[in-house]
Amino acid sequence: MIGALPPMIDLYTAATPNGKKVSIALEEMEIPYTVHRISLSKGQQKEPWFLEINPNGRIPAIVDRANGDFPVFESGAILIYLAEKSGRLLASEPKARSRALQWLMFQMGGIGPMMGQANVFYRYAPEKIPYAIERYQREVRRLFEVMDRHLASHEFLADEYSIADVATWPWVSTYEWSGSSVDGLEHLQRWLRVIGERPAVIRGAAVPARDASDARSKDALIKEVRDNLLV
Ligand SMILES: N[C@@H](CCC(=O)N[C@@H](CS)C(=O)NCC(=O)O)C(=O)O
Repeated sequence: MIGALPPMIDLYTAATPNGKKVSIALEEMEIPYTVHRISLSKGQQKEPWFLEINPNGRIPAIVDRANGDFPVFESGAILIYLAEKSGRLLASEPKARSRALQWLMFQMGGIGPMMGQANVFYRYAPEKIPYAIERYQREVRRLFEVMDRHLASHEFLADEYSIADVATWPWVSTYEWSGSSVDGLEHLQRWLRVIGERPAVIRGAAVPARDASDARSKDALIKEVRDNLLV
């Protein structure tokens, strides 16, 4: 019984969509874990001790204390690792598994990077470059429409609720931050709502717990990202 075990996963995370993927997965899979909040604005993700865990110097990352202190970085790889460890949220039948991995890669190579760039140019860049803003917002909308068409005939991205949904929901649910729209995409809106109501998603999306720095204004947050991350 995984739920009865003492914490086995150390999760290094911050309150971002990529971080929330992993805390949501851990909640869904009922794997006991300890949260280590990484301050991105203080650059903790680039400190030598953290680079030993993730050479790319980004969150999220995990260390599996129940498997020889095994470190895993890249959120997609972490989700696959945890799914295989728990036997949950990833089908074992080859075609069903492939379908889930296809949508996971669609998130990792499409939704995440494109929404990330839309955030940068729409929200954070000190100089507003219409070409860049429109390019990334248009691509995000195109990807949303791909999802909407698929979700018209599928309840979830793969055959069943899977790590593909867990990876994609924390990004798509922040569509307003990148100035993107889900207007008219009724199937995507239904999927957003259904997943957002899952108790494990609500719990996982609240990790790491809010602290005093989360109370800063929207303008202060934008300045902090500009000053510390976009250098
Ligand atoms: N492809 C990576 C992306 C990770 C990533 O971009 N993390 C961001 C937060 S969402 C980060 O750590 N940024 C801080 C930095 O780049 O120094 C993954 O999916 O794990």
